[in-house]
Amino acid sequence: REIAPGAVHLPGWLTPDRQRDLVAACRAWATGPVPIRHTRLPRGGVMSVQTVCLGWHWQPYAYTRTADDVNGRRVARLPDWLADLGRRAVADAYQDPGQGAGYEPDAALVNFYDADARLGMHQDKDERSLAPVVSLSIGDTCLFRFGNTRTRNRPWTDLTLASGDLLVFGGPSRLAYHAVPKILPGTGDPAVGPARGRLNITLRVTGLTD
Ligand code: MD3
Ligand code: FE
Repeated sequence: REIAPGAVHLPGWLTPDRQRDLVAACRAWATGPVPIRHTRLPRGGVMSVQTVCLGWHWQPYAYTRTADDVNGRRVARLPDWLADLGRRAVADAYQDPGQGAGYEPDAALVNFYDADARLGMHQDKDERSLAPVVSLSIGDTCLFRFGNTRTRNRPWTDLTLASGDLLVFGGPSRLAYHAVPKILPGTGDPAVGPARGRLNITLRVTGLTD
């Protein structure tokens, strides 16, 4: 379960029912005030992954309340039930109810990957807090690459993330490089996850206040 200090992988943590509920919620968020979109990068690139944000809007490379790079509207709230799920995730991953209880995520990024989408090696360092990131995977299995905190190059560890898997990244792993190099199309169960593709929900503590 511990893939590195502070990095915990709990396969199949989400029940099939919970996965179905999350897929339905993601569908609604995707058509919310700020619709899901391929994020445009400041240097002209466009991400192959599609993202919709809750609580705070991530526009590379900052968090804002309004989606100035999409339609200027305020992002939807992060529901209390999703923050609660994050607390249970942290408690289970670290086998520490206290750490779970103290976890107060204020932003979620929902990523959708079609068969060809990828996410290059990067660090999540736009948050001002080093509280853990919680990641929930639903749908097609992906290859996930977990690197080191110093460079985007080797050494790294490759693992597969399947539908229902939980990952928690905190402590010494919080600033590790990581990537999603490949989706394995057709590996998800359409009765549980999306008809095709992969959803990933990350919960974060931005450390920001209005
Ligand atoms: C390790 N998402 O949104 S989740 C991202 O599957 C992101 O959509 C990937 O990387 C996805 O930024 C990977 C696993 C993850 C998330 C955050 C981390 C791993 C992390 C932060 C620090 C270290
Ligand atoms: Fe990331």
